[in-house]
Amino acid sequence: MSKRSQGTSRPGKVKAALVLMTMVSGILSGAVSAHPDSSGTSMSGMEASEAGTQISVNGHTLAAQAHMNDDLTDLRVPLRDVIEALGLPLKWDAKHKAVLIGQEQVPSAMLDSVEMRHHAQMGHIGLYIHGQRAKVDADPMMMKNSVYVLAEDFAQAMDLKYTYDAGIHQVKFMTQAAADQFTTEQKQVEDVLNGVGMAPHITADGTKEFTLTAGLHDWSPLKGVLTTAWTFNGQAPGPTIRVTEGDRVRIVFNNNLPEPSTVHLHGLLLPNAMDGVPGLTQPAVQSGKSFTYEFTASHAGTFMYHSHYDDMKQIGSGMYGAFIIDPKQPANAADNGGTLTDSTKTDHDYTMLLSGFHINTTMEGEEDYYTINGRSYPDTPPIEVKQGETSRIRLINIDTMEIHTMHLHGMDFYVVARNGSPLTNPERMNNVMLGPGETVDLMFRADNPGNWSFHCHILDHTMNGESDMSGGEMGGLVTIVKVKP
Ligand SMILES: [Cu+2]
Repeated sequence: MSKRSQGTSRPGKVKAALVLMTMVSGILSGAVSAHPDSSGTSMSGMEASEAGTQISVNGHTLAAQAHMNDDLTDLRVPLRDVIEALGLPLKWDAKHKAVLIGQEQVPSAMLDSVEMRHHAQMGHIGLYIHGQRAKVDADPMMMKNSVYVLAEDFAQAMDLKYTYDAGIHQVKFMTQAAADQFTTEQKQVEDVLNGVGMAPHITADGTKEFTLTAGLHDWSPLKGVLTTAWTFNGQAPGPTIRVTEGDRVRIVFNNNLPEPSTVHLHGLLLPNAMDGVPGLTQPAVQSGKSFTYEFTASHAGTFMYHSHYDDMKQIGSGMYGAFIIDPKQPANAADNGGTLTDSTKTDHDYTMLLSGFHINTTMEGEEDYYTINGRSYPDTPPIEVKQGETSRIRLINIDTMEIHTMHLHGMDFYVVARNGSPLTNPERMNNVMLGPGETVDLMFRADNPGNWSFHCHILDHTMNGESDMSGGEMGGLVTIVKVKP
């Protein structure tokens, strides 16, 4: 079966690989990802089937499990469950003993061909994808009244990326759409991190006008994980709005969601009618309707905008963004080694919105992918600075329920502002706690070269997926501060 030789670890190769991995695991500690079990325990067919092998499609865990045969050579997945997770129709053609995937018709001449009739008489099941006979034979088999296919061959036939991790008993399928979405959003994520605001339309009277359009959009918090986010302008977080103290600002809000919504400008000092609270300061903006917010940027600081309707769903699924007001007065140059303050001009200015997504239902009902700017580690872009440089990080906790305690390794930082107001006595810390809705501006001088972890210290916020399925790998609310000498 040479056609199966490419791709990641084949079940049949797992046993041999285990012996080798056991020998080298002491040396190559940490190099466990996507490799067979390196713990040194051999895995018998019995153990494998008892533990069950989890299937995930674009990060969504299926209720059904994969099935490994006793020889550990063939790993099969239930076809209907995987196809449903991909959102494709599936038909069982009992007469021709064939599975038809997709909307497209299969010509009856093809189904009734001598070859296929013989195929069916021999007890085989035919597999047709989008009207074509599958190029790769995924060897569909009837087991427990379900059709199971060879996982890796099926992935190839469907043009899916496939990984099998024997260590944590998990098969993962990823669509090209998920991979493409991840690539598309990279610049959006980096712009939010780097504090790059969206370009305003400047009207004749100097008003800075921004358009925020709410709508459902794909989002990929981690490569291979795809979710339907509730977004402003198709991204979660929405684009940063950045203006200067005293600016006249207009926000045209269009609601393309399937339900009402509003925009609340969190922390800004506004006329009551501009506060965005449905039923209190304005009627909710119905699906397909618009509302215009207009106000003066009251005072400098780190703020946010977010939905104020069906909050747990809308904010919990991505409807938030940073709102930064820069001071009119230019900031002071950093002094030589002393305390950093809110009025210090820093070499870098970063923004990190802390939240998460519910991709799968967890036991605790918590988010299972905690995010910085919509991304989970290791796909959070690192920040890179030169030794001696100064940075401001604007932390915004827009999580619906969770406190986050952000901790920097290797260096102390000064908390220079809280909730958009400068602190008269900046506090020197290495760990700062933010409740939901709080913002903190911290500053640090990069005086210690190396790659330093910056992460939430609530430790189940630092793994992806459910804790028992993370395989011990770091994820979630973690990023890296790289200080180059
Ligand atoms: Cu946390």
